[in-house]
Amino acid sequence: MEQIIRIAVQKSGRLSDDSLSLIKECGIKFYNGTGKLKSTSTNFPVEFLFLRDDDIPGYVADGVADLGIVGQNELVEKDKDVLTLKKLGFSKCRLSLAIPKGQEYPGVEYFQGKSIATSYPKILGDFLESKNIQAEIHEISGSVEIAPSIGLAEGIFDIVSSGSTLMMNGLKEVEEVFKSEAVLIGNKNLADWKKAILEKLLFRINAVQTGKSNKYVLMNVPNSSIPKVIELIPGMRSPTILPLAQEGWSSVHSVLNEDQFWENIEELRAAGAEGILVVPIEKMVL
Ligand code: PRT
Ligand code: ZN
Repeated sequence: MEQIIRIAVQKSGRLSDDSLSLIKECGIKFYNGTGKLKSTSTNFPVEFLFLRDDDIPGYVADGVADLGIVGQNELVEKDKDVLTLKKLGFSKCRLSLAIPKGQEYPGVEYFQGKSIATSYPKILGDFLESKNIQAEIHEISGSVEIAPSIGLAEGIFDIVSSGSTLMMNGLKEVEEVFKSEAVLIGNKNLADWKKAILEKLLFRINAVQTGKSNKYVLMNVPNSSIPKVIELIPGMRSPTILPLAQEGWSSVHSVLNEDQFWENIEELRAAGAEGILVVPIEKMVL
């Protein structure tokens, strides 16, 4: 039998597009027709299972899938025994407590004896317990934000991203309880040959992630300023320096973290650098 590993990804929702883009950026090709439940890559030993995100932690824990991509919120809520292998940096959000806008909020004791609607009863229960608050948790599966206005609960505990859903429903965020992003998870008992494929996958994910946070920069620099510029943008080993056709000038090429670039830009210009270009890097292997 051909040796392939199975990765569970969300079929359709807020995780799907970024999960599939990451896989494609890793150079893994597959056909993703609408409504398909499974797809095998044509150039990497992997098969994808397209599932609801709620089911992904369980399938990975049971070994139906070897790996999965899921939000940390879902992972912690489902409380399954799996490995978190890598933070993926997308689908970032927070789980927060919110109450009607007009209410005074003295602190978390506000929730003592109150009712709270949520789709995350475990994360909420653990938080309330840690704060010694007794509250009534109403588990509902969707449209949590309307619970206070229909009299179902006095507060809610839900995912917040921009905050506009809360605002539109006359609610205000009062406690941020949990920060989440998409993560790659794995079964705890992977066979060695599966671990070897996982290593290859992680190597590719790292190259894509490092590439994204770094930029290739090129600039024209008067030769007298080269030592100062090299100090500012040391690059991977050291910058590349090429002579310009105009005497006394060089083109300096380097790689640097995007944040670092913005920090250094004024100093680079003060040192005499001009014609600065910043180019995206697709992949980067250190
Ligand atoms: O069908 P399936 O079960 O697979 O999907 P789902 O409907 O359960 O989940 P989905 O696709 O909505 O979200 C998948 C994951 O994306 C979540 O588990 C989070 O990890 C992550 N994520 C990131 C979000 C958001 N941002 C988000 N904003 N999930 C949901 N929301 C919703 C939230 O529920 C609320 O209604 O967006 C609203 C709040 O957004 P703002 O921007 O108005 O604050
Ligand atoms: Zn879901």
